[in-house]
Amino acid sequence: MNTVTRLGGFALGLAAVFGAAYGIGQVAGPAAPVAESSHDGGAAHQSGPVGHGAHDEDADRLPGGLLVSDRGYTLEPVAAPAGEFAFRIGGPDGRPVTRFDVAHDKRMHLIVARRDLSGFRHVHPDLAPDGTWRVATPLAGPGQWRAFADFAPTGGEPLTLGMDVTVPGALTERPLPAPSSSTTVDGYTVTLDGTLEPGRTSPLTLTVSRDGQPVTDLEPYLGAYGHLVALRRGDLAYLHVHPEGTPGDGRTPPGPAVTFLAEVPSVGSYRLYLDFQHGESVHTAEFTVIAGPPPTSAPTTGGDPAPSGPAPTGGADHGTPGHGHN
Ligand SMILES: [Cu+2]
Repeated sequence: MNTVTRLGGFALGLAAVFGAAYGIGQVAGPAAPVAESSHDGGAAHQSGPVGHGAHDEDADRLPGGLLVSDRGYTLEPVAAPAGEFAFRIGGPDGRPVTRFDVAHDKRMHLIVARRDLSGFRHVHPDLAPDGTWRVATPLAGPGQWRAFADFAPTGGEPLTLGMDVTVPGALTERPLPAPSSSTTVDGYTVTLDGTLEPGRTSPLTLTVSRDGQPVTDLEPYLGAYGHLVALRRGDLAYLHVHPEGTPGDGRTPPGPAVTFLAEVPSVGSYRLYLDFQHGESVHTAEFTVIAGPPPTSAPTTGGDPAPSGPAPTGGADHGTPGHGHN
């Protein structure tokens, strides 16, 4: 399949972040406001060959989780006893980082998923004084796993670094589940309204019910009523959004709907993982969503964004999602 090639070349040309989320109740309107953050500033308007990935300005344009080392920080595996997962963040001075800011109630968010997008887990390791993070291993069985460390080093910018981890054993490649607007988990039914459009901020509303009744008493989890992670099929580019509304702010109901404003960097298949808390347990609802080309896409692309030849080294065509970059 050419999915990896297509997505890899394409990612460089587009903004790579999910936008901030707005409150509940705006999803009914098809003309939802588009956040001004669709591009992350001047750096996104520069172009260069892929080999320039080491430059910060180029890394700024990548989705999270694709790099094991970025802006001086490096995700480093640490040998651990069976049943434990351990790692460090190496800092710009080469030493393990020991000071992290709290973001979404935690100093470290560790997300893992297999390369086939199965086995998603989101856990919170404990920090030892020497900078080693440890947690009961979230790697549930054999496979090629991707581990994402989502954190903010004190004095630095928030980062998501990713590394591959192999758990030996008989591998069973699981096909990506078909796209669906409804799924069940732990007795809950979760429906998804909204579409993903590359380079555009799209409202996504997830609605939770149980036994046919809307769930209106979702519990805050990590300071929100829902946490949404999306992983892109092919390279596991990592996107993380939170709903804008904060529990207790007087305008954010505790369900049944939680709305996110999401922006994906490219066409392709994405697996969405919604963490929500109810009944004092955290549940994860999963969806496959296809992000297609925007309806206004130029007809000359033929729907295939694959790079077809050397790209100019200047004058990026970032505003035209149908064009790839080399
Ligand atoms: Cu977390």
